[in-house]
Amino acid sequence: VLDAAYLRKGIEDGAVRLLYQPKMELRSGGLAGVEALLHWTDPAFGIVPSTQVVDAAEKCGLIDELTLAVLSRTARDRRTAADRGVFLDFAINVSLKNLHGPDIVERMLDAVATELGEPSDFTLEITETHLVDDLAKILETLLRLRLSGFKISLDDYGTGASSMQLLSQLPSTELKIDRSFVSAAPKSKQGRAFMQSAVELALQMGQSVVAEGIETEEERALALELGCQIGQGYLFSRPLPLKELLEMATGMP
Ligand code: G
Ligand code: G
Ligand code: NA
Ligand code: MN
Repeated sequence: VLDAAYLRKGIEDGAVRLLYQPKMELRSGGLAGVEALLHWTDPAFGIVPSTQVVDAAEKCGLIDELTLAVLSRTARDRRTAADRGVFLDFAINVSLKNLHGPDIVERMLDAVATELGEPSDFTLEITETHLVDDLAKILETLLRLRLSGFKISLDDYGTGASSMQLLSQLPSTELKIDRSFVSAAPKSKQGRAFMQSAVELALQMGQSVVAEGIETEEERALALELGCQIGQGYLFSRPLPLKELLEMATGMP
């Protein structure tokens, strides 16, 4: 069972491992950045699905500890990459439920500084899966994170409760179009219209725009045609261990 004691011990004992999925510049084919995905590794059971770990951490009040462990690890790996001459933007996933703790901004800044990083080297991907009660508080925390230098990305755009109103209030720098829309876009006029409007909205707001879950050449070509600069998905790469990411980035083993 994923209870508080289990999660706490796992966080301390190194269960938090990460895979990195590349974000690609669609025009040049170059590497634009990476997204860290949790790869919770239990000595007895192996990999536990990240949705289960995140849900459990949210329920037992340990989501801040989990996110901070992910950020610390990411900051350490960013430094390893930089030592190899690979300078990339590193993104982590953050749930809106994270943003309640009074000291979360300071703790995130600490995690980055400990590994000699700058907040501007990191993107926080906000997944808005739950409707949240104290939205004003959360927006204030996000604004403080943004003013501290972190970049903010709105993940899974178009799903759930990501209303235009919320979008207009978030201090985001990037919009990620959910893969359901990316895959629908080449299939129908309506799918294409939604994708096009999402891209245009992001660009009009001065934000970068990512098409996520690109699996086919057709999806890649259409995303590029509609003005999307960045793409992510199995067509380019699955999530990779750091070592393989660095091999990809440097072309050297
Ligand atoms: O990689 P995977 O298929 O397990 O991801 C499933 C879901 O879990 C995705 O929505 C992803 O954003 C989320 N997720 C992966 N890693 C993290 C993490 O470190 N923190 C949070 N909050 N969510 C994560
Ligand atoms: O919610 P979020 O967008 O962070 O979810 C990321 C999840 O999507 C990860 O589990 C990742 O492995 C998965 N993913 C990434 N690229 C693709 C893709 O091209 N197709 C599918 N089906 N899943 C993908
Ligand atoms: Na994400
Ligand atoms: Mn997403």
